[in-house]
Amino acid sequence: MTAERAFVALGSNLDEPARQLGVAIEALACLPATRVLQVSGFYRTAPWGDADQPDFVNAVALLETALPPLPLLDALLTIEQQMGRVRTRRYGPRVIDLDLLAHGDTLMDSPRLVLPHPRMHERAFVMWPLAEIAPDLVLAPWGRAAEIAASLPAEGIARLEQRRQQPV
Ligand code: PH2
Ligand code: MG
Ligand code: MG
Repeated sequence: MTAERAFVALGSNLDEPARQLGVAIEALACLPATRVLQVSGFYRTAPWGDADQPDFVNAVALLETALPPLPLLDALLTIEQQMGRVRTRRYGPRVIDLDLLAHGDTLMDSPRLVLPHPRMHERAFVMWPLAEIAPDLVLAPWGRAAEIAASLPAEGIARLEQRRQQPV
């Protein structure tokens, strides 16, 4: 099996969010047949979809992995569970959220997984960190990551100076 490049969005707004992202990155690095090639800066972002919750910290990681899309999705859900994620309301607060954004050039539309992630191009908290590490990535339906990011409002988004120590 050949390895593919996969992009994973990370988000947290509970219990020291930046620390949670650090823990999740360590867990990604421990997945079988997987390497973490790059991680974006951490961004403090205003909550989207449900304003009545704390700010998030968001980032995007680039993996090289031999795990196919659905096994990788399952591995991400397992990490979320191991980190104590409790699912409450839609778009509500969470200790960790790991979303598979893209997996090589895979186009997929199954009940469990749509690739590329169908709403990523509308979300500055995903596109800004993604464009930082992969500006030239072409997302089949929408175009180049850097251009999509530039078209989204920077309002409510701040890149944190320090990745892990910054209190959030
Ligand atoms: N995730 C959500 C809902 N709203 N807002 C921000 N800023 N960052 C997120 O990661 C986020 C959100 C559901 O996954
Ligand atoms: Mg999400
Ligand atoms: Mg999710």
